Amino acid sequence: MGLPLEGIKVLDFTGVQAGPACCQMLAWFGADVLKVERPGVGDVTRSQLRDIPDLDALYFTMLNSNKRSLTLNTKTSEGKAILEKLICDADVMVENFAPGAMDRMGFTWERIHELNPRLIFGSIKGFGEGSPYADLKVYENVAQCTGGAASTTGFWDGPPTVSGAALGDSNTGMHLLIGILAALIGREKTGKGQKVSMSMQDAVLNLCRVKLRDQERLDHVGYLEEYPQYPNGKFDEAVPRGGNAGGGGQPGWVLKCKGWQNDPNAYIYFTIQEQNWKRTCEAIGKPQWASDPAYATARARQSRLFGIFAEIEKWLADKTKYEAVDILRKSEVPCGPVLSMKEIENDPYLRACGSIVEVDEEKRGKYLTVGCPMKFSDFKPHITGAPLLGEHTDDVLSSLGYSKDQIAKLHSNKVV
Ligand code: CAO
Repeated sequence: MGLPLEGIKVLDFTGVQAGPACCQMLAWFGADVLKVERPGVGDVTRSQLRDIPDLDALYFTMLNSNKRSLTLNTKTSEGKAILEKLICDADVMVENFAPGAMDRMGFTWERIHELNPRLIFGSIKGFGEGSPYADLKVYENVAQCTGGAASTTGFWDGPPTVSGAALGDSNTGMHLLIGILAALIGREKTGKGQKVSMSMQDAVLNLCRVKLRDQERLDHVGYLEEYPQYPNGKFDEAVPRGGNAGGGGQPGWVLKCKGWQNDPNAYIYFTIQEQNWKRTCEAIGKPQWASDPAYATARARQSRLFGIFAEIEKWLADKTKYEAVDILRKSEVPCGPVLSMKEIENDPYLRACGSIVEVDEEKRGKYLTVGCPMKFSDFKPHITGAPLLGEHTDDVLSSLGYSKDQIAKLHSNKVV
């Protein structure tokens, strides 16, 4: 089959990470994604964190593959007229400017809807409409802090901590993607477009569901028995930071393996699965724990967890993280090695399945990017390079009916 979104036209009026990530995946699914960028400047990520002078940064290329690029000054009257034509012809438009920027440009949702009632308009902001913070500009870590992730991440004796995963940025883009796909299916039934608003705070909160669960439990009973603070530590009124504790009903921890003194990632994540306790005890050389009343049940183990983990670390001391996992997997212990980005970069499986893809671009040469995480039985997205700034400007303008002379004038007037 062809790609599922073939024929869908997307106006990508986004920058930085959240909006571009959403539109990139629409492109991978087959949509024709046209990125609209400021003439001469483009998406700020083109020049942020450059590794090669004068070339578009990886920050840009890894979020804007499979797209086309049009430069357009949407604050000029000619630029606005061109944007209106593009809106009339598009199925989806996505933006993630600072609050109020679209309105100031003259493109309110009402105006966009009037121009093209079938258009689905995706909009990302840091906070939802009506929020007391709705006027704030927001980047990744602000969202992690306001969505509940930072206050619940890290260790109890340290400050709120942000994750290395882009919970605020790419995650918001993925949430918007889901909303846009739902709206596209809705349009099949009603013929009508709609606005899909996505706040970064909401996207983070949606991933912090279990922490709200814990908050309500804490409100009811005053303690959380799966947290390291139980039973000896003190609980305050809010969910504490639990270090590396397992978030569900199965206790777990990050444990040292052979070489941890020199390798910051010589660790595994080890989970004590209640129904697998007997086999776990045998695997770690403590078969007696399976029948010892002090260890035999989850409740009995609760106050001894860190002693148990310390014993398992003794068992792990002469095993690399890979050797440990190879032993533990035979006993069905839920576990995995802590992988560094270097190991992920070189992982043959992740390359083979397309989760990490090598792209070859004319100017940059070969580089890696994260490929499509969903695997489909009928198609596999083919990931190409990212467009140069304004690479497709003239093509787009001529497809809108502009003559060569008119296009040259738009260039000289810095409209495009
Ligand atoms: N032609 C003319 N003007 C353009 C333009 C174009 N093609 N594209 C953008 N602009 C203008 C905007 O209209 C805006 O002008 P005004 O301030 O005069 O209204 C100006 O450029 C700057 O827009 P911006 O939104 O990019 O502002 P910024 O760089 O100051 O802020 C950010 C960036 C990300 C903090 C802000 O956009 C934001 O909070 N966005 C919402 C949340 C979000 O997506 N955050 C980023 C997540 S990914 O890290």
